Parts: sequence; structure tokens; C-alpha cells
Amino acid sequence: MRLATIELHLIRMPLLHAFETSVGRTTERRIILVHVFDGEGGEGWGECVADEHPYYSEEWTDSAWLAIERFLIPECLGVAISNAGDLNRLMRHVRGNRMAKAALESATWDLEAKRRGIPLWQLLGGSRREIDCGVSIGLQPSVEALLERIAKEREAGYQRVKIKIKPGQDRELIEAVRERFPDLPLMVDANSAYTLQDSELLRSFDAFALMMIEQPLGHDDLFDHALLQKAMETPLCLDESIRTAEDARHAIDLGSCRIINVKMGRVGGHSEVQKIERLCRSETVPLWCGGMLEAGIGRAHNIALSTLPGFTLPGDVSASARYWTEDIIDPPVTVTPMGTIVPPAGPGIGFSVDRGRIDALTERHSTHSAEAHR
Ligand code: OSB
Ligand code: MG
Repeated sequence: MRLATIELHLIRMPLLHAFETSVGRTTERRIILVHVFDGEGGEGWGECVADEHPYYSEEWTDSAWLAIERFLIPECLGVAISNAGDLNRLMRHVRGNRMAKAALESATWDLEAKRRGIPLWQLLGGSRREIDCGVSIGLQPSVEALLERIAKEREAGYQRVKIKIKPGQDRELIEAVRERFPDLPLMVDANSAYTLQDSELLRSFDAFALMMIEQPLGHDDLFDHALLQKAMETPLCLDESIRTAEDARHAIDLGSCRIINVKMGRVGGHSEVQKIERLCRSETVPLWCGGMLEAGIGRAHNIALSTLPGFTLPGDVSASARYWTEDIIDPPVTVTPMGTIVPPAGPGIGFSVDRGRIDALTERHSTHSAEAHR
């Protein structure tokens, strides 16, 4: 197999509700979609999860566009590969830029699954016929608004709730949620907003039976998280700090966390997710799939990878309707009243991509063909 043509589409999609975290507020997504063609009638879709700004990670929409166009596409175009995992070898000279790489790599996994006529989740080694879903709720204008959002998500069936916290909006929120929902499977995500100097405050969260505290300290830290984890009962979960399977091994060996959140884009693609999933299974470290406010294509990839057996906790993968008035895939992602998603049975990502909708949302596009690169 080879990638004969690669199309890039930069789309803009307004979010149904603004999403606010300790690092900023997002009202509209600017998303790169990658469409790969094998020149033999086969095609596949990937989505770049980079944010509009470099506040969650160094990568952002425009940096990823440049990395893909200038450096990654020229390495991949027209080269014979035996499977999608081979793409990492072709892109190995480019350091970092994992979200950019993952967009291309995941599109190629979709292409390979479609060529074989099997669902992507099956090609990845998935076995779950249903995945467990939670929701991530951003910072809200008031405690009342937060409680209302939680009540609504519980009614929809979601199995656990994650709330965002930041200094000044933490203990009071957790207390209020616990008072109203004593048995709710609840966790908090700080997106790196604290330091070890806040240890006493963070340790006081042990009183609230949280499932975990996600990424309280430095975005690239493992050491301080290990010190904090030793000092507290509540499991820490790392998100930003886990960029590779090596990072995951270091974090487990150091005791920096007891739970891992994996995002396919953050770690550079499905092959790296598979390595982390194998590691977590052999070390019996609970693993779950995080989210990056994905449109339908990224969401479909998340559903597929969440079927791997090592994904033992509900993820941040939820219904399209929580984000978009109209998604770019058909049908949109829906959640059962039990708070699960059933992975589709069709080949590849298993959802059809709405080209008309994408064209209507497109800000910029480009086409790259193997012949032109010779
Ligand atoms: O830290 O998990 C995070 C969204 C954008 C960037 C970082 C994060 C998030 C979320 C939202 O928590 C998860 C989702 O609903 O997609
Ligand atoms: Mg997070």
C-alpha cells in the first residue's frame, strides 16, 4: 500500500457551549482533517486534535498544518508501506509534532481497515462491543450552573463526571458537587494549574472520594507528581505528561500516577496507543481514553481505540450532540441510556464522512500527489 494523494482540509466549527479550563476558553474549533488515498480506490480519514492555541500542548492548529504540509507529507507520499504502523518509521526524523503525525497515521489506519474490509477497532485489536462513557464539564459561570449540567449528564446516562478546577475554583466546587451528588463517580482535572506548594490543598481533596485527580502539576512533569502521589490517597492520573509509551513506563516506575489518560493525538497515533495499552495491561494500571473536543472523525477514532481491553475506565468520549449542532459524520455519535457507545460494524472508522458539510465549513484546503513530489 502507498499514499498516492493526501488532501488537507482546515475547517471551523462553532462549539454548542464554550469550553473553559484552567488554561483558557474555547468557543470555536479550527480543525485539520486529513484525507488519504491509495490511488487504487481506497481512502481514509484522520483528524488533528491540536487546539487553536499552544496552551494545552506546544502544537496548535496552524503549527500542525505547517508540520504536516512541509515535513510530514513529503516523507510519506508515494512510499511503499506494509501497514499503517509503518508511517511512524517514515516520519521518525521529525521530532515531536505528535498531533500532526497522528492525524496522518490515523487516516492511514482508517485506509488500511477499509482496504481489508474490517472495522478499525478490530484492526487495532479491540474486543469490547460497547465502551463506557463519561463527560468532561468545563468551568461554569456559577456553582448552580455546574450542578445543573451534572444533573443533565447523569440523566443522559453518563457513567462518570469530570469537572475542571483551577486555583480559586476548586474545593468549593468539589464540596458543592459532593453534597448534591454523594455517590457520583467524580474526578477533577486541573490541566497543570498547581505546584507542589499547593500540596496541602490538594491533599485535602482526599476527603471527597474522588476517582482521581488529573494532571495537577507541571504539564511535562513526572518527578513532582511522584512526590505528590506519595503524599496522598486519591489516585493521580496523568494526561499532558504522557507523550510516549516511554513516558508511561517512567511514570509507572516513578509512581507519578496510578491511572493514565491516553489521547491518540497527544502520543502520536494509534501505534503508540497500542504500546501504552499493552504496558498498562501488563502493569495493571487503569487506562482510559481522553478527549480533545473532537469532531466526528476524531471521535470515531477514539471509539475504535477505546475497545482495546486495557481501557478499563470510562473515557471522555461522548455524544456528538454535546458539542455540535451538526457533526461532520453520519450518523452522529450517540450514547445509550446506560452511558455506553456501541462501535459501528462497518469497515474503517465505520461512520460516513459528510463531504458537503466539510466543504461548507472549510477555511483552507490543499492537495498533495505523489507524482508532483517526484
Ligand atoms: O485536559 O482532558 C483535557 C479538552 C481540550 C483539551 C484538554 C482537555 C479537554 C477535555 C475535554 O477535558 C474532553 C472532551 O470532552 O473532549
Ligand atoms: Mg486533561
